[in-house]
Amino acid sequence: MKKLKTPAMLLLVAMATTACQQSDKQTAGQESTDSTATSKYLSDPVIEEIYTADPSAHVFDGKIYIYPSHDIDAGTPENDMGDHFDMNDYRVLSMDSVTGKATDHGVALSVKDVPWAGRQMWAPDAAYKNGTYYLYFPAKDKNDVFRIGVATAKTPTGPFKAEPKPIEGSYSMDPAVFTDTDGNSYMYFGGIWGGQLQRWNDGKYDPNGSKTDSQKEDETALAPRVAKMSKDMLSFDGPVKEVKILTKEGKEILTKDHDRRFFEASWVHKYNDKYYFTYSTGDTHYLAYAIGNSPMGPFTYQDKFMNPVQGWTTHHSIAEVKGKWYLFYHDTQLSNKTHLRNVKVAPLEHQADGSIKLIEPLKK
Ligand code: FUB
Repeated sequence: MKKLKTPAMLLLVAMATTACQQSDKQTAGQESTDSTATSKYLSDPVIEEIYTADPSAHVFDGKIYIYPSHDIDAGTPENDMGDHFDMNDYRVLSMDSVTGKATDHGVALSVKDVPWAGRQMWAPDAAYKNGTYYLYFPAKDKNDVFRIGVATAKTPTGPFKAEPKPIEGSYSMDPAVFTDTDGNSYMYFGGIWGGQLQRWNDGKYDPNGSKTDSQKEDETALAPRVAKMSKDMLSFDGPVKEVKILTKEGKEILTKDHDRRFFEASWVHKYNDKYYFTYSTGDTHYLAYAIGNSPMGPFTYQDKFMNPVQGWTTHHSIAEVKGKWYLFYHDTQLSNKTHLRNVKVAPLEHQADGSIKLIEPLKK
């Protein structure tokens, strides 16, 4: 989530924004209907009737389901803690294939139906086990502290019923639940700045937790978190741990290493018996990946696998559909506004050596 920028960064962002705006003006009104053959974008939005972001994609019973954030223009002023991402419900999308348009299945869960939640329903994820679908979602509680809740349904599209309290021991945002081939499930979570991860130390909340990276440039970067899920998928089965992302030399990644350090948007997929931990580097806007031998890590940083999209945030999921792998992501093609995003999908290629081929979201 957005952070304060240095003057040099502000200049770069301003130049990039102006470039995007100019380019959009040249094709005003056409972006939403452009075919990918003629537009500058790698792919088009899967749905244009509503704004969607942070897509967590799953295949349930052979059909693709996307659990996104539902972006709205709530009128909340923009600030560096992401208050303008002021979403108040979730919609589930489904697709018969990755090339078609998505169907919106209506409101799956609303903030008013979550007893503990106050505001800002951010990036969710979903899971299925033993006849029940689980929707995991971050929201700020009544004290404006991000927690992660869970809601259940008997169908993948809901409506979902929220548990009365957030998951005990959960905090920050961007939950992603990975179920391993042995049936064990793990939740990865956390995001810095607006995601409040910097306020949590040893599981304890400090509202005055570090506010700027500049004081900690030479320290180890904040780590995403992981916890094993209980058999009923409603709680953590064991302690929350830090996810270690190390360099190939086995060293910790430092805060100042903005191109590689974790920012938000964790995801895990398994390929050829290796665990791929993927994430957003946030203010450098890359998607990066690290590989490990256990779902709990450690993971070894490999490289970035997607260059910056149009828009400030970068958030993704990776899913296998009919034997092929796809990246679900978002940009701001439809609105050119940071907080009004649209979900997209593009092929993702694991190369023979296990590396992921770099994806360019904008054509050169
Ligand atoms: O959608 C709100 C936040 O923006 C998400 O939680 C982050 O990952 C970023 O995409």
